Amino acid sequence: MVFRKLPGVSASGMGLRLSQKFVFLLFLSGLVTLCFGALFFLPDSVRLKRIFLSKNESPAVTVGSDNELSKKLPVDQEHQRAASKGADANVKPKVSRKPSVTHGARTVERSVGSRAQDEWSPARAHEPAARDERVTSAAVNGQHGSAFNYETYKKCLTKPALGKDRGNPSDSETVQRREKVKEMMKFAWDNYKQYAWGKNELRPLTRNGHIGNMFGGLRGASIVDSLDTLYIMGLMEEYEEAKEWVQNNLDLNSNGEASLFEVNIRYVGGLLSAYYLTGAEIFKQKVLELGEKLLPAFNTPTGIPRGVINLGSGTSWSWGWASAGSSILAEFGTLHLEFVHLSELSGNPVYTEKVMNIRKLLNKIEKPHGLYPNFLSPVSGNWVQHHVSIGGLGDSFYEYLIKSFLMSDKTDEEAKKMYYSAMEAIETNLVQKSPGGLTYVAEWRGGILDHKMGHLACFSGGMIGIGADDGPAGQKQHYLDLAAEITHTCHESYSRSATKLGPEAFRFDGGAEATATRLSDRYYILRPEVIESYMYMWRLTHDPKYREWGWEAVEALEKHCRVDAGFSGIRDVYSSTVSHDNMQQSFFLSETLKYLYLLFSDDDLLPLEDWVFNTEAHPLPVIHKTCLQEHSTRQDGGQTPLE
Ligand code: DMJ
Repeated sequence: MVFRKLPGVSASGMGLRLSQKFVFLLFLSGLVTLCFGALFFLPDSVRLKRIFLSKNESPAVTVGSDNELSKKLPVDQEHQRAASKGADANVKPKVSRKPSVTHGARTVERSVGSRAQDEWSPARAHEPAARDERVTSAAVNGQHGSAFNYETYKKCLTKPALGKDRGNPSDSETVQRREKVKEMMKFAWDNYKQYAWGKNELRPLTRNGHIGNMFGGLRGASIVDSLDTLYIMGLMEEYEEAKEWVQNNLDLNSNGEASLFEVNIRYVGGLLSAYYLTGAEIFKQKVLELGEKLLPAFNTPTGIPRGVINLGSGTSWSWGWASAGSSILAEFGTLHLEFVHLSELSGNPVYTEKVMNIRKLLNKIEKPHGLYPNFLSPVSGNWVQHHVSIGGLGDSFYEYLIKSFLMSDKTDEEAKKMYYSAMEAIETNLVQKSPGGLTYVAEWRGGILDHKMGHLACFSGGMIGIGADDGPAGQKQHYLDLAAEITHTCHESYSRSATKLGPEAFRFDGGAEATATRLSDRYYILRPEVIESYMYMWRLTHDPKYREWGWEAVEALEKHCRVDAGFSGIRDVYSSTVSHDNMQQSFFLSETLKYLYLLFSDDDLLPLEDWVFNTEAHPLPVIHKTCLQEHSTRQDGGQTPLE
């Protein structure tokens, strides 16, 4: 049959005109494009990944492709609104009925007496990390590069780790003060041992143990955090007990949900230090086993890890309270030191690669006024909101930049450049002088200053001090002065309280000068940051006032925080009738008491030429690369693992 072509009418059996057919086709193709495009606008979903990725394919992409991704994945509007509300560092977990979350990690603030740890639960916002991507023990440990040689590492230190005489000071007053600090450590330890052995922390009023849920199913946080402090102080019997517990009881086969940051700074940091100081193989074995369990957290589209990881399954999530499923600057930015050492020990570059990928993204991304906001999407690689702080949520990221440079024997030029640019932006935008002449570092909320400084931000005196030597030409004195001024301000926050201990946050507005104006900021949970800055400033200047300030803190701790069965935080530093929070934080043993002990020791105990302290005060050795290379070339013609 022949169809006769009528003018303007198609030859199709549907009897459509050519123009109608064209419009229809256009509509159809539009629909198809829309459906396909919509897939890219859907939230990050494991189901989609299953469709588009084969079972063994990793969803992770390299930094190079982030920009592409970020164009395709705009941040969810609803989350964005939540993010702008949550920009406050007092951001609360949605799941908790009590204020604030987790331990005093600089990343997250928490109020005294809160049971937030017990109530915490991560938002299961994201996909499980690809299980089959996990690297096997054999692959991770020891089958890459050359084996780590403990003797060679020791030879490459410029001085003995514990000094000539374990840092024993020459004057009798300082000897007595140091002895007092050692006694405090023994008292804290003995009570932990008696009432909370194997648990994470001691509750000194109720005389029992606290487990919490920051460390997944891991136990013994106070033990792992104390190993190096006990060793450095020469509490050898206690150190041996701790080591034996690690050997026989530290079970890493846990299936719980842990904070990647907390496990890294306390457990990985604690075990690494213990190994480097003592050479006991058990610590190396445990830390490599644990390091491997943290790797799946990096299986995200950008390689920026999420905050929470299930140590058993490798599944990871973002914190429920973090805006738009974001990761926190101070968390993913505080892995570098430990991960570089995991590569050193295992000979496997994977750990260094993971943290270098984070570095690369942060280096590349545009920064508002040169500042680093605290929330970043691990999916798009974009900032989620513009809250900047050198205290909670931001702090140890800056610390790890300068310490990465120092730990690399001053060869890591990229870290150095990033640190000094960040410092310049911080000075331009955040550093302020109060009407009373106190220098402080304010917080920044999208261009608006919040005239508040957290206790956590007081570590910055020490950080700026240790970075003074290597900044732009002619800036050394400037940085030393700034470090001294900030440390002075933080001391003022202590000396203006009734207990001579500092509040969680203090303000410089409404007539306040280094004092807390809100009831909720008045607590002190045995934090170390102010004392940490005294210790560094003492080492850098030998100005006796830093030892005096440290001693004031010892007296205040003894008077207000020591109870019959340990040390406890207090709820209000402005009231001399104290109310205790019933918690002996593990960082009191790893940081507060260690920094006090170092403050009253000679500088040759853990000399700063050879050691950097991680953010939990666990000393890690500087990698004297040239020396290590020389030795390894001489011994086996191989290369050092970092090559
Ligand atoms: C410690 O766990 C670490 O110093 C961390 O970086 C933040 N703060 C607590 C102690 O305050």
